[in-house]
Amino acid sequence: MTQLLDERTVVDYVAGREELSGVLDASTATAEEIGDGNLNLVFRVHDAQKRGLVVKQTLPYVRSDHSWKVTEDSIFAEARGLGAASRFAPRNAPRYYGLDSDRRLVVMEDLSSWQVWRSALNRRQATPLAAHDAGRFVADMAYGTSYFGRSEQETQKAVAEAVNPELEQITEDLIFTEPYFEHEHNGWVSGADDAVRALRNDGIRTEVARLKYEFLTRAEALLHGDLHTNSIFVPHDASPSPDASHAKVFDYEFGFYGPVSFDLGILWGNFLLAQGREYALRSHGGPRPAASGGVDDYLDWLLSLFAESWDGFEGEFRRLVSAHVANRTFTPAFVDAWLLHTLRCSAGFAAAEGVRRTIGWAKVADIETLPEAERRDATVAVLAAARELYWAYRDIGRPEDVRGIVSRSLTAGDKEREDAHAE
Ligand code: SR1
Ligand code: MG
Repeated sequence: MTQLLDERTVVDYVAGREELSGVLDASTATAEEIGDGNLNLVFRVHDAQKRGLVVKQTLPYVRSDHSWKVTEDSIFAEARGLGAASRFAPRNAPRYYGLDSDRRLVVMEDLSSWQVWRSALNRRQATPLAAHDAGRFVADMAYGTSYFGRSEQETQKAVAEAVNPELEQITEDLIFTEPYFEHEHNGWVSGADDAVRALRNDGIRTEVARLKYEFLTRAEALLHGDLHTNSIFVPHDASPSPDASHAKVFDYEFGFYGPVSFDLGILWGNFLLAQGREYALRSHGGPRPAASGGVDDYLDWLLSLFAESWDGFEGEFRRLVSAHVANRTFTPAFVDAWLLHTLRCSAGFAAAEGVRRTIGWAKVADIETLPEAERRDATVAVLAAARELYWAYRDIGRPEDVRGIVSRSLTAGDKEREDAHAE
């Protein structure tokens, strides 16, 4: 087992890495452990002039459950993802300073002057162009690492090198299996039993199986693999310039070659969770901070994120393939069909992420920080929307269809509550 660093030894470690001397002055450096994820230690190291970097070291266990052992080799996926992102999507990724395979750590740019996207959303801060940039990031990675941007042999060698079975297994279990059966990892707010029961039937399980099979078998591009709103930094004050960066994607340890729709779908599932939260807060009507970022109707703005991210994705992907396609047989009609398939599966994966984050393991602040009544309404709303997405995702044609399905599910919740009050 690798020796784990602490806030003192990480400074010595950085001081010993000559090539980092241009990033900060280690002789005046101090460090703090800032990780809140499950699988890594994350140290911010900064010098007297406030110049900094981040050291991320793999834990051999899950932070919240030390009896759950996890491979330290996920650092290789992290390094692979950081390397690919800094090559293919540099505007939307941290600068990468390298891997130390013996110490199972990577060193990267300090982005602590940015904020985690989930926190901004939960404070009701609208974040202009962040969704667009997140979609653009997915497109840059999808093109750069797939048969669209590279030769067959180069891509196949990369696929073979990037297997990440232990972390994929976590995703397979937590997202695609456990929530649909009895499992000790599951749990939910009281009052949501009926909504959970409505997911546990062979019809829904068949749709989940289709998506799980897509995840298991469609090795088309190097994915982030866990693209939720805690894996993305956004600026505190967004620049109005479209050329500025509005999102920086980090935490690549779940990366592997899979369906591009999985990254978009996880992102959309997290939009759904933010929408469920806002819907529940709105329907309980208590005092809450005004939305910031120049929007009056915060729920309407949250609902617009499906289309904004899709437009960022599709626009960038079409721009790249129209400049160059590595495979001559990939006609415009094939590109259109691929995009439609990707859109549909993204909506399906969004449902899976919405379900696992409300009733499975690894829940999210969007729901967990709500008072109980709001938490119940948010949970039921997310599960209702997920159920509708499962039934409809294979037939949708536009990102606005996803908005329509989610929006109608939320309104149906309003109606049920009105009927309950009327009784
Ligand atoms: C044991 S890791 C649990 C979850 O945390 C991460 O956010 C991933 O989503 C993973 O499923
Ligand atoms: Mg993570």
